[in-house]
Amino acid sequence: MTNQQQPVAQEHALDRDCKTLSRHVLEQFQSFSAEAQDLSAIMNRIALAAKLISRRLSRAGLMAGVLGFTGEVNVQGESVKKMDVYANEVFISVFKQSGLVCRLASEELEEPYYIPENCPIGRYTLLYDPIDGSSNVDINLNVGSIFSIRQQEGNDIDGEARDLLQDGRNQIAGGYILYGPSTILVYSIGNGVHSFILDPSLGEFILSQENIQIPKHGPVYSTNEGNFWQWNEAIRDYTRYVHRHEGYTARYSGALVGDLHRILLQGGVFIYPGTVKKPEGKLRLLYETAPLAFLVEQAGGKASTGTQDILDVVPEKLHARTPLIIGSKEDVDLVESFIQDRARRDSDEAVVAGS
Ligand code: AFP
Repeated sequence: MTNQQQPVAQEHALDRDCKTLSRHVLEQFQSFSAEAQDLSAIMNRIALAAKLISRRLSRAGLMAGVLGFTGEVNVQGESVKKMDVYANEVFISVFKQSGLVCRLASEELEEPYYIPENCPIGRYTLLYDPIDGSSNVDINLNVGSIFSIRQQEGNDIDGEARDLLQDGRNQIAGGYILYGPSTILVYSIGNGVHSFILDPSLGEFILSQENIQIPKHGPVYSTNEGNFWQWNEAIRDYTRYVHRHEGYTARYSGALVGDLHRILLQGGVFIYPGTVKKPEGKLRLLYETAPLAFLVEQAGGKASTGTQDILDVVPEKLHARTPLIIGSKEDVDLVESFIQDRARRDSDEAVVAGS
C-alpha cells in the first residue's frame, strides 16, 4: 500500500465504524423530526437489550442459574426457560424509564406491561419475542429475539390493548437479533432492510449490509419434517415435490430467526404450517410472523399463511397464531400453488360426492 492509499483506507475504515445503528435510523428519515429521533432512540434501546442478552448468552455455561427451566409454564402452555425470563425482563428494564413507549407486549407475558405512572410514558408499543428458539439455549446453538414497533391508537383506557389487534401493515418497524457466532441486528422501518454486526470491542452495532434483497428463488426449504404426518395433504405434496426434484436442500435449526437469516441472504423458504389438529400452527402473529413478514416484504420477498398475506391478517387476540410460509417470492408462490391445487381438488371431489 502506498502512503497515499493508507489515509484513504483508514478513512473508509473510520467511516464504516461510525455507521452506527442510531445514526443509520436518523439517516433513513433524512430529518431530525420528533418521529426520527424517537425511532432512533427506540432502536438504540433495542440494541442495548441485544447487547445485554448477547453478553449473558456468551457466558451462560460459566454462570450459575442461567441455563435450564424455571419450572413454570407460560401463557402459551410452554415450559419457561431461565433465559426467557431474563431476556423478557431486559426489554422491560431498558424501556421502563425511556419515555419512548407506553406498553410492551411480549410472547412471555399474558397481558401487556404498562409503563407505570411514575415513569415517563411514550406513544409507541414494543412487541417482542425475547428468546426465539429457546430449546437451543442449553446447547449453545443460535437463538434470536424478534421485535416490532407500533404506534398506540386511542388511549387504551380500559387497558385491553385492543388497538394492537390490527393487521401487520400498521407496523412502523420490524426486525430481529440473531445471537450466533456474531450478534447481528436486522431491521426495517419501511425503507429497505439493513443489517448490523455487534463489534464487541466498540460495544456498538456497525452497519454491515444496506438494502438487502432476498433472492427470487433459493435452494433451501426449512421445515420440521418430523411433523410430516400431522400436516395437511397440500404441504405433504410440496414436500414430496422437493424430495423428487434436484436443486433443493433442507436446513432447520429450531430457531426461526437463524433459519430466516439464512434464507434472507441465500434464498429459499421457511415453512411452519398448521397441522390437522392445530390449523393455526405454532408461531405467534404479533411477535413472530408479522414482524418477520414486514421485514421480508421490504427485502422483496413474501410471507403468507398459505391463503393470505401475513401482513393482512387481523388477529382476534394478542397471542394469536398463524401458519407461516416465508422467504423468496417464487418459493412461497410454489408452496401456495400446492395449497390452491389441493383446495381445488377437494372442492371438485365435494361436488362429485354431492351429485
Ligand atoms: P421455542 O422458542 O419454544 O424453542 O420455539 C421456537 C419456534 O418458535 C421457532 O423459533 C422455531 O422455528 C419453531 O418454534 C420450532 O418448533 P418445532 O420444535 O415444533 O419445530
